[in-house]
Amino acid sequence: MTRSQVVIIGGGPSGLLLARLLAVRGIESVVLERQTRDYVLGRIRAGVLERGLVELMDEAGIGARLHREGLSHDGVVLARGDDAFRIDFREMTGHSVLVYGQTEVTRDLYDALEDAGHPIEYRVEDVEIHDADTDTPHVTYRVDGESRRIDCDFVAGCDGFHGVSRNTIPESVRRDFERVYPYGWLGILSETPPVHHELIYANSDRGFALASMRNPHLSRSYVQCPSSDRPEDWSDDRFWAEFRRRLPRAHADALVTGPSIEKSVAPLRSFVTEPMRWGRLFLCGDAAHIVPPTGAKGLNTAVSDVRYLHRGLCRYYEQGESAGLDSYSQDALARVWKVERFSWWFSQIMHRTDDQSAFDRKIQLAELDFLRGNADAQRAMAANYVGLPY
Ligand code: RFL
Ligand code: PHB
Repeated sequence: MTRSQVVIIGGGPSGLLLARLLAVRGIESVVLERQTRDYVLGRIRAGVLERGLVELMDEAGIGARLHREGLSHDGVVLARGDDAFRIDFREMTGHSVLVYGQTEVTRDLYDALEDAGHPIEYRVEDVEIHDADTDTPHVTYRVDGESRRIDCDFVAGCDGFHGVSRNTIPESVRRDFERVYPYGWLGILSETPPVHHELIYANSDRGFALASMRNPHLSRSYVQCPSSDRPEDWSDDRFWAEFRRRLPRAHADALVTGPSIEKSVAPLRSFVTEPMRWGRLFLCGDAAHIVPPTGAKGLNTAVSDVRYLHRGLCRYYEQGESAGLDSYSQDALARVWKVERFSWWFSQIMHRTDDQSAFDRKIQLAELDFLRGNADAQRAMAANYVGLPY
């Protein structure tokens, strides 16, 4: 049996960042991860960082590579068919976003934690949280067939949507809110130059497409597809042909294609569980909420939870006050719901569905037209995209 102040379940970006931020303030933690480091780093996910995430990486002392290699984006292009317009983040909000992959954020965190000899257990199985509603919780798990136990003050459930933490909260206490969308995103990574220097979100008659990137030589491209499609259903040729047809003509003409080095389908879902705290268990990130990727909010919102929890834990250990922990669920959820609203709205106006009525299509086009012509609407969109305040 061992002891740690905080047990962090999940070694994705939320869990690793929390561990690192706590370590900077001298608060000890253990990270328990079900997979290997290489497996976690093999997952291609988010690519756009809000300034709040960049600030936290700086606070964690590991922002140098991100500032060196990240691409600052001052705006984004929205398109309806061949008609494209730009929303200028800098002009509208004074801020920009940073294009830097989740894989790189996670790598920077693993490197920093491992260099400092931080306790991380990989390939853990059968994680269980016990007595979270008492002052003396503990966590049990198995590694290589051996059972282990850690006693702690707090448990951070950072184990993603399919983790065990959320289900530790009794159903009598918890309430889930969910919307499943009737489409998914097929994404590919390719060693090709991005089609444009900023991201393009395209609403075409054939469905949504997104032209994104990781760096000047690496593109990340998406098309809306039925959520039942599998990556094998889409050859690279089929993907590029569809992607090209959905981009505005001027950009389609500039498209450079090449073999995919990763291809995956992600279903689209909105999900929130309330409360995000039960006794001494705190949920962070995808363990508590999911957004559709339109707007790139998943990772950023995971990290905004970490910010609230980190502040609460520091206040508890440094000043002996539990107020920050007591208001954690309320503070985190207030921001989460605004981000849920934005991601839902942006998804609604950009995707096509088979059962979309002629009325609904007209409304969608009116939304885009309004956004194109109204500075206040653009300001609201930009404020959400660059990241709401905490
Ligand atoms: P993660 O990244 O899912 O990490 C959770 C970690 O917990 C581990 N785990 C366990 N460990 C121990 N015991 C257990 N019982 C465990 N169960 C799970 C897992 O192995 C994993 O390492 O959650 P976190 O840290 O909260 O971070 C959230 C972000 O990863 C997520 O919000 C975004 O990646 C969402 N997301 C995207 N967001 C964007 O902004 N843009 C995107 O393009 C984008 N693409 C995606 C995505 C999420 C996806 N998922 C979850 C299916 C694409 C996909 C496929
Ligand atoms: C990505 O680069 O993977 C990406 C960018 C913007 C989004 C979603 C995903 O809205």
